[in-house]
Amino acid sequence: MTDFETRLSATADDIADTLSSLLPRIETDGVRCAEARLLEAMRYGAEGGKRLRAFMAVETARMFGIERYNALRVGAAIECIHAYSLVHDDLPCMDDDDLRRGRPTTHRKFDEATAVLAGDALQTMAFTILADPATHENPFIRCELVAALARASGPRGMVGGQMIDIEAEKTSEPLSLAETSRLQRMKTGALIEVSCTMGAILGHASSTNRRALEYYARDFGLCFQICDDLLDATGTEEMVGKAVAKDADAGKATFVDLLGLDGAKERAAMLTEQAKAHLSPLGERADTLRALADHALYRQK
Ligand code: GRG
Repeated sequence: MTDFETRLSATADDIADTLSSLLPRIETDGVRCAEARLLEAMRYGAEGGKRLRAFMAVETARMFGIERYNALRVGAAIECIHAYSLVHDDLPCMDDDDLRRGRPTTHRKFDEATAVLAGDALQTMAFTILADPATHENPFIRCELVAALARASGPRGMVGGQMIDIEAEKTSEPLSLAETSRLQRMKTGALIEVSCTMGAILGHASSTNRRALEYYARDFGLCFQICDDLLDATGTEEMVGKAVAKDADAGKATFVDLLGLDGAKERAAMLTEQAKAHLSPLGERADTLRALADHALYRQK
């Protein structure tokens, strides 16, 4: 394993442990609580995954000398929002998927109502974690973290992007490249971008450094989505752990449709270089984020 891979895998393990300790307990003194089914579904929905968003927050915070414990709590909150979005995105009223992270989706494993509630509860859990003084002693920093995550995941961010995506499926006119880029920037890009923002908030980063990190994350997020479309077009279900070729079948505009396979690969490579170039004010401290950009470009899942 490279140094980068060791770091990524250690953070994924630490995020799993942090989430496990923060999510509500199913049993107390061997007695299951009445809402145990909800808590099991929350844990199930939050398990697995690459934990890339948490890694971005943790690595950004590390550059500014922040304690790992605090950064992991912020990373866990971001992963709660990400998990909720995937649980809801897989529901029959949305993408209607059976497979996620290589196993049955939450509504398949439990039932639809439980999956809706588990997603809702994972969302509120994210803000419970951030508002807790254990995340940061300074209430102003906690408020800033809460506000940043709420903005990124709300109507002008992830949820707004999801709405545009759903509306676009109903129209016969495919979205243009500009419209698709905006949709993806909201749907997947906003949460990726705020992961660096939240690391920068924790680290009291200067405005120059914070801007550099956000520009990096914006290009990284778009590249990440293009690579997801490439995997959807060329990967297998076994490889990526979820259904493939669904977007094209559903008539969704993907970057592969808009740019062609080679064009999408070229655009992803260009965005990776551009993302890394934004990090120059941070010098060598940002090498792990540079390695992450390269890793995302060549990812297989
Ligand atoms: C339902 C409110 C609501 C929002 C859903 C993010 C999203 C909005 C839907 C996900 C649709 C999707 C699969 C988009 C492709 C890019 C993406 C977000 C992939 C999943 O992220 P990874 O690869 O997942 O980081 P893991 O499993 O590794 O965490």
